[in-house]
Amino acid sequence: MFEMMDRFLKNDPISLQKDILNHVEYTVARSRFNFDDFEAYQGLSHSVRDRLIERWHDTQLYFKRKDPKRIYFLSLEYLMGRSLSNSIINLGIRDECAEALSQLGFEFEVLAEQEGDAALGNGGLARLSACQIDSLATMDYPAWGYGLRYQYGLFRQVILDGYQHEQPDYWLNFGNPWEIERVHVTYPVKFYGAVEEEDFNGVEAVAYDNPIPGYGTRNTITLRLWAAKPSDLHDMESYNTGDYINAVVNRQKAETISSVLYPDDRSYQGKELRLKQQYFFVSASIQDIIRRFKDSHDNFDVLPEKVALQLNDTHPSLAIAEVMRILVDEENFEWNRAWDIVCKIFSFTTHTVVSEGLEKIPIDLLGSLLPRHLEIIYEINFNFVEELKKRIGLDYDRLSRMSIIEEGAVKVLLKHHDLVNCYLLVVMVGTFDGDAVDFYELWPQKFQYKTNGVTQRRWIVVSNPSLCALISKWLGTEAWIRNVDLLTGLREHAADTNLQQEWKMVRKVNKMRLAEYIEAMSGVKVSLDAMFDVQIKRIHEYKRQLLNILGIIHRYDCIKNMKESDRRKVVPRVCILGGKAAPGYEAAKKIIKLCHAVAEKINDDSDVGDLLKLVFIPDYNVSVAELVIPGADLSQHVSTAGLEASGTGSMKFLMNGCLLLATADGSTVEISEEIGAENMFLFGAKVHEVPALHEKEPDAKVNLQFARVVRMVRDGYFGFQDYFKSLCDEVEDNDFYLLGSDFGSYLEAQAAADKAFVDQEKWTRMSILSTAGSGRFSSDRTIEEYADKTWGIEPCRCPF
Ligand code: 26Q
Repeated sequence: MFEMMDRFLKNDPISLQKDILNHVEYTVARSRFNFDDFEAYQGLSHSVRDRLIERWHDTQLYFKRKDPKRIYFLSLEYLMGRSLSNSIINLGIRDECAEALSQLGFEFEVLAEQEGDAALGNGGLARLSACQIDSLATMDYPAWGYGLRYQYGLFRQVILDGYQHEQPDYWLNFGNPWEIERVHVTYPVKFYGAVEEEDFNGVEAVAYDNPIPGYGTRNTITLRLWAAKPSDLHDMESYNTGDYINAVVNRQKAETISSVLYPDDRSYQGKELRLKQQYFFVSASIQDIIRRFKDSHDNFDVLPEKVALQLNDTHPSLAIAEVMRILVDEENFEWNRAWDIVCKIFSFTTHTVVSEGLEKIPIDLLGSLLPRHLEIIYEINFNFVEELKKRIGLDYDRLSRMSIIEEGAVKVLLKHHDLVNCYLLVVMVGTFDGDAVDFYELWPQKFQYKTNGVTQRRWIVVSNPSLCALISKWLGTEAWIRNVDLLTGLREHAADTNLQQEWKMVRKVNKMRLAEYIEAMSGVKVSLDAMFDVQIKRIHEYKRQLLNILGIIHRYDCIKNMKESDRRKVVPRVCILGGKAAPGYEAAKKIIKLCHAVAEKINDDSDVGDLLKLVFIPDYNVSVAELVIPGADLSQHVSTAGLEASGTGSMKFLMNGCLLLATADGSTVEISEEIGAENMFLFGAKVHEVPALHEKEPDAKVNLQFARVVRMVRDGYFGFQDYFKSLCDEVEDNDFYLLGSDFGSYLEAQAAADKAFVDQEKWTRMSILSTAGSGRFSSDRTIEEYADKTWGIEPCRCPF
């Protein structure tokens, strides 16, 4: 045993220091007597990486020996953010690293800032994958994450004159110490059936493994990302033509498949490259999974006892047809026997309620790129419709609604495809669109509801270390970091003035950090006495950033029209917005511009001073969130009721003791059940009231104060009259997202927040109760439910 332990790298500050210096000298190739912050970051991360690799090898070996049922998590998107802090915290070596560095003359926090943000995803769904993979590792589940190693992650947002511009995010430019290239783990991926492609020859998937350490465990699991490269097979014929240069250049085109992440534009679909990415991903992942299965089994009938596949939304749906193809075409299974197996291994989670979000693939495209898969889908659909006829008779309307192949035979509804094939569908909301109801009536047992969650390791321990220490002090334990239910223990101290004082101090320090960042980004100085009111998330009409901005205009207008003596009663506000608009989403881009135009007017107005400031934080991403969330007093989650499938941002704010101003939509409904509606500011139409509101005449919907602020924008008070016209027309003529009808109630909720903020004791108590009630919104809880109710897997803990 001693010998075993001896093999491990040591974690005392002296040993760490030695390793850091060695990496600076031999990995980074800098002098150990002269290196800068970035090189120190590199030396440190390579030292951390070595420690990850030790645990990762042990875990993988242990899994192989135990051969438990494994869960394979398939997602086209992961928003991992930075890895350094998270890794050293999960490894339990934070203090040791900080000490090692300080002796070398470096500060840990400064080095952590050197790391870029891994943004291989768009928004909620992608960050959810990252949180869930952290929980899977921490809770010792035998899990693998699979994804794509895009060379360009989500675009960087640059704001010029208030307009969003997109720039490529070449996140690999400065190297990536968190991945391990597996040059020998490669799989060929075949498109166009047997026929070779005209512009490049073969494509191969190469594995890049990212070790994911659990917290408080030795378990370190794998996030395997695939990159596309030209295949090694030599195409002698093209060389013989003498056109060697062109042959090489063409081969290089294979890499385009994994070159860029598609921005979430739910209407931008049916693109060939996107379909190629999806199949490339699915094909490599399934080959890898089957290879691993075959390493220790020779009978596919036990596949469902050893393998569960989780599809993150419809994006990796082709996996179902792909497994059928392998079983039938390559393993020579009879169709029904293959089908039985396939039906037992897949589960699928949907992350959207907006029905335009349904992914459809043009049949022509699928037929030319993946002819065999189209055949398989036709066959699946034929059998399915036959079975349906037996159950519901010849109700042709319903049969065509439920068919995988759409009437008119142009599109494949992959959501249906999933519903038909999966043994389980996980929905994020209690209600789902009309199509899914047809399925629910026939197979209610296939539906499960799961409340999303976020990881408290990243969202408290990494991003808010002072709150973390305070919580541990008052609970008398750090056990809540693995067992988040313990946070409820804070409830009994919520009224304790000592805790309240310390709580306020921690929050103040976080606000200072945020204020410094705001000043550095935008030049705006903000007062720490003001309420920091934050809305950060992707810009989308249904999320109603426009409602927020119109509310700010209203506040501005009120302050302007007030007597000097009344101004003294106004609760000062710093309104903070941030988020990216999909590059082709015009309305969302106009909302960003409007925010800047309004900010310019307000921030320069000496009548207003510190009473109201508006700042837009550019290039919102995971690292920015880590800084902004702990500094927020109030956060807004104000989607039109019924349109946000869940929402996970709200959970991060809640954990950090930020109060929520929200509509009753998605996760905020459950949050209010957990912490009590009296501890948040709820407003707006409820889901069941929305249909009637849509029926109302536009005029009747519009509240007077609303008409006034829209008029200000329309009349050019903030300039850019023509540019903003379509935004004004939309909310006045049609108002699909019900801004007019919710505006009055929104202002009331804002007034209630102001009132509560004046009573700092009350506010702080509400804040403590928010953190105390956030345990249910940990991804640990979600993952445990999946493991137990959906996947049927057990923990497999690698011994120390
Ligand atoms: C589709 C086709 C082509 C290109 C891109 C896409 C695409 C990409 C990403 C479509 C949708 C997405 C992302 C969806 C998403 O993030 N949904 C969010 O999921 C969260 C986690 O469940 C929920 O909390 C949010 O409510 C939901 O909006």
